[in-house]
Amino acid sequence: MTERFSFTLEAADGRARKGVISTPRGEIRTPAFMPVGTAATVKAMMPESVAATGADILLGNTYHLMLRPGAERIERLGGLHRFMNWSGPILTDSGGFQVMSLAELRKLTEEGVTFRSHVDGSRHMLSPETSMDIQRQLGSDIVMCFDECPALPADHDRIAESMRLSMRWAQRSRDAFGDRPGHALFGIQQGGDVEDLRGESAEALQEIGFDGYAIGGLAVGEGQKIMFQVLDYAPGMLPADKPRYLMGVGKPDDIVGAVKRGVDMMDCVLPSRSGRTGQAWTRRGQVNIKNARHADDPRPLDEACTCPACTNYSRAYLHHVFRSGEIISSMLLTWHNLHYYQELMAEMRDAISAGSFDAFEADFNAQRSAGDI
Ligand code: PRF
Ligand code: ZN
Repeated sequence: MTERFSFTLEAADGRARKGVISTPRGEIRTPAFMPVGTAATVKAMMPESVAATGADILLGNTYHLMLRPGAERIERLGGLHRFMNWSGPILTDSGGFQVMSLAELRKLTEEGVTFRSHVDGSRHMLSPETSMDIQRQLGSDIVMCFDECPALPADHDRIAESMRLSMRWAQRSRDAFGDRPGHALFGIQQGGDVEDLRGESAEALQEIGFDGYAIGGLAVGEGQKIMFQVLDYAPGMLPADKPRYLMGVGKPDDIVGAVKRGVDMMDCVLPSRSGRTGQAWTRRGQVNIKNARHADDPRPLDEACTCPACTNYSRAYLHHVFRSGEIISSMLLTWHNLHYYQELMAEMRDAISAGSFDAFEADFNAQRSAGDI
């Protein structure tokens, strides 16, 4: 019985890595894409459908769940897995990042952050200690440290101060988490786009010691060029024998570029959110199903895709249900998008095993530049 959390590297091609994270709730094949289930649901999807797309793990959010329905209620009801009917691993983000983007009247101190709920205006506090407690009540398998993430661009002193606060919070998160066999705690590297601050952060985290290491503070306004510049050095500052998780990324080409640079895990709302706004992601790029050119088109969204939306429905139907505001539109496009993302991850894992990541990338770029047919 593999009761403990572990990471096994199986292959590498350049800096790209393929492996498996073992948890008591199942294995996570890496590079892994984690669909976002913010409010105890991947919107418009049944959990068994999410599993059918190939997802091994979901992401949940401390911030949303503490506000509604409340972490204590979820704990009383048997934990988040049982509550939302997902038996596989769940990673939860720690709340600080969401407080900064969603909550009102935020106040940040050394202790933590106080804020008003965006749901009902009620007052709350999050700190390393309360975040660890909430993530324990939820029953999260991979718990994230409580951190602060400044938007970019920001000046050096602001990035440095924020990173050092996050490192003090990382130590407090580690102390509050304690020893919980089978559950993992990940540290989060900060330091913006400043190489020596990224290095200082990586050292501070390794001094404390974590089960995995996230790269935070990217995809916050800097653009892909700068993000890739940081990813040219940041993953290499983290231990090679632990999973590396790039938080909140991204578009398919961001994901390919991140995996190429040594990232093992990612999450993003993009495939699910854009499924609800009529945007489809395909191997030939983005397709806007709202567009009138699809109204009479009997062909599937992508003839090579094996998802239910592409197997059983025409572009004309997908266009019609989107224009009519029918719920099935969100269901089908979200399924397609999540399926596409998981296929992309599977192709990258195969390419890394075969030592053909460069050829995979060339083909990925060629298909996209050919454009939608
Ligand atoms: N920290 C945390 N969650 C995050 C981020 C971060 O820096 C990001 C940055 N892209 C997304 N989600 N805790
Ligand atoms: Zn499809």
